Amino acid sequence: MRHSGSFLAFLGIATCSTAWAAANDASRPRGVSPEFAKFYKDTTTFTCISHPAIKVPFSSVNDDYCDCPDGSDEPGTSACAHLSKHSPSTPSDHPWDTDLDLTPALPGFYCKNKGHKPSYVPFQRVNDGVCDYEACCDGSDEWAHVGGTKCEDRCKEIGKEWRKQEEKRQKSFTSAMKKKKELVTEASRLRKEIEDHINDLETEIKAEEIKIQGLEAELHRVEKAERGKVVKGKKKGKVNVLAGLAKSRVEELRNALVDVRDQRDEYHSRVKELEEILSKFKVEYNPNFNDEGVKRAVRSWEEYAAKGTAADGISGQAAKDRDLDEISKPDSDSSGINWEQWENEEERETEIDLIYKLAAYLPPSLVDYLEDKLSSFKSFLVSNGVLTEAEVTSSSESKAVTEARDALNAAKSSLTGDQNRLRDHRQDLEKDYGPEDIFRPLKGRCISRDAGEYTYEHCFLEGTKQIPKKGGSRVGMGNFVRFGSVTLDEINNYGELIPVEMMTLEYANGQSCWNGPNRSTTVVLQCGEEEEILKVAEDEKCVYSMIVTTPVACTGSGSGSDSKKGKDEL
Ligand code: MAN
Repeated sequence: MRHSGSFLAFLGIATCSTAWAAANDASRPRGVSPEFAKFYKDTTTFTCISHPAIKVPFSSVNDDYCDCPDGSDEPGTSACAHLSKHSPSTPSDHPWDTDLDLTPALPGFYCKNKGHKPSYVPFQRVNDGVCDYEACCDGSDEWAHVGGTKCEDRCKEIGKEWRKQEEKRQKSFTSAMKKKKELVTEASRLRKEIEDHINDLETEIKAEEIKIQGLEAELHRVEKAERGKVVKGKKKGKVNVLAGLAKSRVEELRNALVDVRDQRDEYHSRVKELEEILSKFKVEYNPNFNDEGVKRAVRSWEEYAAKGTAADGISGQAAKDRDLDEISKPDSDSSGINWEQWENEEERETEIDLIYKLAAYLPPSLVDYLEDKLSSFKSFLVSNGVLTEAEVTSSSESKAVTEARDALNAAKSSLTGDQNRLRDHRQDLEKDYGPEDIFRPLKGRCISRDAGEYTYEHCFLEGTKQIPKKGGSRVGMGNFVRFGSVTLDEINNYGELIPVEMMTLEYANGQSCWNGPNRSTTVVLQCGEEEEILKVAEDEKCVYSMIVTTPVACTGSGSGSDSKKGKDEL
C-alpha cells in the first residue's frame, strides 16, 4: 500500500515487520486491546471493522497508512489520527472518502501498562515525541522513539501510587455509600414519623371537633339561661320594688332611733350632774342669811326632788334599753322580714317568659340563625366603632357565658392549629425529596465556604447565601425550586472526556441584582463522603454555581467510569 508522508519510511523501519513488532507476545497487533483482538485474527486479509465490505491485505495493518475509513487498520500508529468522531466527512484523497461514515472504530492506542491499568491514548499522541504517562505509563505510545524520545516504563511506581490512592478512594467511596444508605434509612424514619404525626393529628382533630360541638351547645345553653336571668333581673316586679322601698325606710328609722337614744343618754347624764349640784347646794347653803332668792331656789329644788330624780327614771329604763339595743343592731333581722326573699321574689310567668318560651317552638336552626345574625351584628357594631368590645361582652355578658365562650374559642384555636399542622405535614409528604426521599434528612443542613470577599452558604433544599466577610447584609442567592441535572465532561480511565449527567439543586428568585436578574444558583452534586462546598463561581452576573459533595450523588462501584474498561493486565 501507499506510504505517502510516512515517517516510518523515513525512519527506515520495514512496515511489514512493524505490524507485529512488540505485539507478538500478546499475539495481536500493536495498539490493539483484548477487546478488539478478534478482528485481527485472520493474518492474511484484514476486514475494516465498521466497513466489512472493505478488505485489505493484513500487511496493511499498522503500515502507517490509513486504508480503512474507520482507521481500524492502524491501531498502533497515528496514520488515521485525522479521523474525527465528530466530522464524518474529513477530506482525504482516498477512493472511499465520499459518503462513508468516518467514525473511528477504535477508542485509541491501547497501552498494556503492566503493573498498572491498561488504557487508551488518543492516536494523535502516538509517536508525537511526548511521554503520555497519565494514560500510557509503560511508554509504549512512543515506540518509534521519534527525535530520540525514550519513554521508560514507569507503570510499577505509577501503579503503586495509583493503587494507594485508589484504596483511599475506595474506602471513602465505601464509607460514602454507607452514609447514603443511612440517609435512606433516616429518610424513611422521618417519613414514618410524619405519617405517625398525621395519624395522631387526625384522631386529635376528630376529638376536638366533637368537643367543639359540645362546647357550642354548652355556650348556647348558658347564653339562653343567662339571657333569661338578665331580662328578669332588669324588669323588677312591684313586690320587688315595694320590698326595696320598705327595706330602706326601715333602715332610715333604725338609724334615727340610734341617734335619739344617744341624745337621750347625753341629756340624762347632764340632768344627773345638775341634780347633784342642787342637792349639794341645799345641804350646804346658810339659812341664817335671810336671802329670799336662795330660799325660793331651795324650795323649788325640794318640790322637784319630791317628784323623783333622773337617777330614779334611769333605773327603770334597763329592760326597755335591752329591746332598743336589739332593734338598733345594724345586721339584725329584727324586723323579722326576709328582705332578700322579697327583693328577688320570682314573679309569676310574665310576658317576657312567654317570649323566651317562644324560641322553644321555633326550629333550632332558625334560633341559631337569629343568634348568629345578632352576633355578627354585634361584631359589625364593634368593628365600626359603634360599640366597644367591653360593651358587647362584659357589660352584656355574664361570667358563665364568657367562660363558655372562652372555652369554645380556645378549643377552636387549638383545632385550627392542629388542622394547619396536619395540612403542612400532608404537603410535606407530597413534596419531592429526591429518589427514596433521600434529601429529606438533609433539608435545612447548611455548609459554607470562603471565596474572595464572601462566605458562601448552601442550606440543602432551602437556599444559598453570600455573606460579606467584612460585615454587611447577607445576600440571598436563591431559594430552592427544583431538582435538575447538568451534563459535564469527566475524564474516564482512558484519559478521555466523557459526558456525565450530574444531579443539580436549583435555587432561584434570590435578591435582585442591580441592573441584572434576581440571583440564582445551580448546585452541582458530586459524590463525596461529606457534605462540602468544593467550588463557587459566578458564571454570569448574579448567576452562581457551586460544586457540592454529598454521599447522595454516589452511584455504581466507585471505580470511576467503567465504559471501555479493558481487561486489567496487572
Ligand atoms: C454583589 C455581589 C456580586 C454581584 C454584584 C452585582 O457585589 O452579589 O456577586 O455580582 O453584587 O452587582
